[in-house]
Amino acid sequence: MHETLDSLKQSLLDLDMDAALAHAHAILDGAAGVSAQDGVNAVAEALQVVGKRFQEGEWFVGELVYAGEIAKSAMQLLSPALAAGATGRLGTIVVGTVAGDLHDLGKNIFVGFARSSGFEIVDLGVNVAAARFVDAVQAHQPLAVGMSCLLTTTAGEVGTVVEALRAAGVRHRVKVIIGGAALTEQFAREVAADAFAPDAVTGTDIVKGWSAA
Ligand code: B1M
Repeated sequence: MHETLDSLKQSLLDLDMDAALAHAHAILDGAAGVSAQDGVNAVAEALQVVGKRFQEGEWFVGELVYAGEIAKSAMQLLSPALAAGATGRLGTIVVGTVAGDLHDLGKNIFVGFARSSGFEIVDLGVNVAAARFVDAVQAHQPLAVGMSCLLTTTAGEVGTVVEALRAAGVRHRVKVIIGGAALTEQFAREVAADAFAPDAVTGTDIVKGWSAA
């Protein structure tokens, strides 16, 4: 891995906000010779290690929260560079993290990719109730609805949203794509979503395919 990317990753694992932001700035300035996308990937890799440390009891909620803050700040710096060239010409995607779930870093990466690929994004944020997804579909007439979910305890919400879209009579008008560590391809089939995306690039490619159809 490139030295700056390695340092960015390490600063997150050292819980050093200042160093992480300095490395993110170096990437943006072009001084490091790596892309904003590489920087985002390095942050995501560091978060995998954070998750492992938390799961194995090496780190507690305090560290998890602060690592999340550092990751969010670094991604906020890097994301505008991903969105350069956004046009909205491929159609609209309504995106949100499901009710009860506050994780948004993966969703934000998907938003960055999809926007820079030419989609208009209506980002509903985190902890989004099914009724808000339905309202947004009625208001914006999107091509697709994207849901992110990282907690096994909130996975059921994904099915609740699909069902709410059906009950409101708008399910046939939109494609549904889901992603996040708590979900799988099999789960997507069970809740009658149209697709599961293991990562943001694949997710964007899937919606591009729908846009072209
Ligand atoms: Co939490 N957390 N967390 N957390 N957290 C996990 C998810 C966990 C797996 C950690 C662990 O135990 N190993 C675990 C869930 C266990 C489970 O349910 N099976 C967990 C837990 C337990 C919790 C709390 C309950 C902890 C507590 O309070 N006791 C709590 C819940 C709060 C809540 O949501 N109600 C909590 C809180 C937090 C923070 C707020 C501190 C912070 C989030 C900060 C934020 O998002 N703003 C946080 C973090 C950082 C994590 C880990 C470490 C990293 C998540 C992340 O951002 N990954 C995570 C461990 C892990 O995932 N290994 C963990 C990087 C991100 C790029 O990946 O989101 O998967 P991901 O996105 C990927 C793909 O999944 C995909 O594209 C992205 C990359 O290309 N993708 C999509 C995602 N959404 C998509 C949507 C699409 C397409 C693709 O289309 C619409």
